[in-house]
Amino acid sequence: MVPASQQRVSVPERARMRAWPRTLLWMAAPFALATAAAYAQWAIVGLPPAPSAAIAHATGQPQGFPAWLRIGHYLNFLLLTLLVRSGVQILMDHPRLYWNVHCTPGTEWVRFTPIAVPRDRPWTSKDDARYVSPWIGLPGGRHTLGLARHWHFSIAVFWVANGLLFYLLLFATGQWRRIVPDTWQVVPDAWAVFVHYATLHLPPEPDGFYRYNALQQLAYFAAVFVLAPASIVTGPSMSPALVNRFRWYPRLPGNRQIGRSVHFVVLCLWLFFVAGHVTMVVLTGALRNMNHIVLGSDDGRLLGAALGSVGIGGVAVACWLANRASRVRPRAVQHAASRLIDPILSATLDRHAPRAEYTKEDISPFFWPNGKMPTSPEWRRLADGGFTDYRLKVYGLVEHPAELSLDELRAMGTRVQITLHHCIQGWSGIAAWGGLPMRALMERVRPRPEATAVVFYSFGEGGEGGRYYDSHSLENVRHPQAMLAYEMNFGPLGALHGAPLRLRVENQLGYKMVKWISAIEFVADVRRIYAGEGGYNEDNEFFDSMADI
Ligand SMILES: Nc1nc2c(c(=O)[nH]1)N[C@H]1C(S)=C(S)[C@@H](COP(=O)(O)O)O[C@H]1N2
Ligand SMILES: [Mo]
Repeated sequence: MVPASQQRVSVPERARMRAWPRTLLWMAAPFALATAAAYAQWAIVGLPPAPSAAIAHATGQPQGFPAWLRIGHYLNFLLLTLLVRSGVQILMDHPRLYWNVHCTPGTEWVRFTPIAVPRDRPWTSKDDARYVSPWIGLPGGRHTLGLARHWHFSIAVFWVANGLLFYLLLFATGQWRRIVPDTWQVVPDAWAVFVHYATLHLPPEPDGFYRYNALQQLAYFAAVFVLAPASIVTGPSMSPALVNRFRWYPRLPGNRQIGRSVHFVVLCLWLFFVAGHVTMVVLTGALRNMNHIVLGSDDGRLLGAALGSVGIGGVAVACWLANRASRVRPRAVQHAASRLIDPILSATLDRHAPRAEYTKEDISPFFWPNGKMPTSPEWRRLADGGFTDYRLKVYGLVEHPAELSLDELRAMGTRVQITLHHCIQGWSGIAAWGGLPMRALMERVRPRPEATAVVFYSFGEGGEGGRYYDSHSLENVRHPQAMLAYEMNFGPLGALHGAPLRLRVENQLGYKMVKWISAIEFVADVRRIYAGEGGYNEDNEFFDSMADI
């Protein structure tokens, strides 16, 4: 029996997406423009001479498709399908794309939601998440990005490994010569081929078993040597641990949101490539091509197409299994992904103290709020009294448990930092935070040697009811930028953003930064707290317990 909290994540709660037609239009626009240009050329100056369909170097090159290449090609197809589907699911949790790092509503260059952000009432980023059909998204549903991320990151590990092996073998066997153009002439030739295709004057085909035409060569080159690296390098430009440590990284694309936008544009280019590639495989001798792809033979048998269909069916089955596992065994998916990803993060990103700081001029004009405001009478009473009666309880595995008023916290040390916040959903924003460094608090209460983690409890509830909380390793809260903030943008911290006290741990995603903190507990093991996954969202929405990416 699946607990209700686990079922809930995959149940659609809202009206279906109404923005897909516009999305598809956006994605089809470049193709439509290119086709229009091809027709214009044909109408005005006539068809270009059919380019000698062959590529200059025809002899002495590797020919055919060895087994490693066919297997790598198939795995790429399988993994890319899962990456795209989980990627779309993640995108739809904050269905807006920006070129600016502030994510101010109204400044997005494209949004996949019919909703304009209301200005007359709080509209949290979670309110903004959209439902995705399970036919498209992995796993489908609304606000299932916790599971979508597990698939996306785990599959990415295998996809990158498959890609590296593919590169290695391409260069080891000389197969790279087939897809790396050796002359700029390939560009006008490729256009000439495109004009023929687009205006439905199919040019004579060279047999792809021996050589590609110019357009084909350029397209394969782009997929292997441009799109794949572009997907890989733009991904990490969304990681708080990376971006807040190495500020130069998100500057390569421009900023964190440009990295995210480009990551999406590359996804569209992949879809565009696959659509064109599959169409041409079918139109230019489907049976012979399928034998190339599947069997590595150059003949007209049916076998390649038959086995190829089985392979495509295999991808469909894998999609179905992934969706089903996410619905029926979400906890197992969460744990499996963390076994794969956490050691990688521990060995790399999680070791670095965040240190990026921004200037006053960089502060975001709008900062998306998230989470449910506390409704408890206790918090209400404290808020009405300006939090003068507030006492932060610090307990657990410490030498000196304490109950500290805001004035006492102020007297223990202060720090101001202007930093970039990353929400798991995709938005970011820069704000100034003032408060007490966690280090100073730890010097006061003195965690005992057995303490390995620190748990922050909120006055507020999580989305599905029950107390909101999250935990951090002691290493992560010892970083200089880890602080208990009571000021935001040089004024008192407002109720919406976590008054009286909220956490800042800049190498982690926003959900780990508990707002409306009531108490802090030092523990040896988070597994005995609530459902034992390390935080409210980890327990209820299957989020990662390590939030460096
Ligand atoms: N108590 C509590 N704290 C919370 C949340 C919440 O739902 N409840 N949401 C988290 C998430 S997902 C984010 S992105 C940040 C958002 O902080 P902000 O509202 O100041 O932007 O708060 C975090 N802290
Ligand atoms: Mo978030």
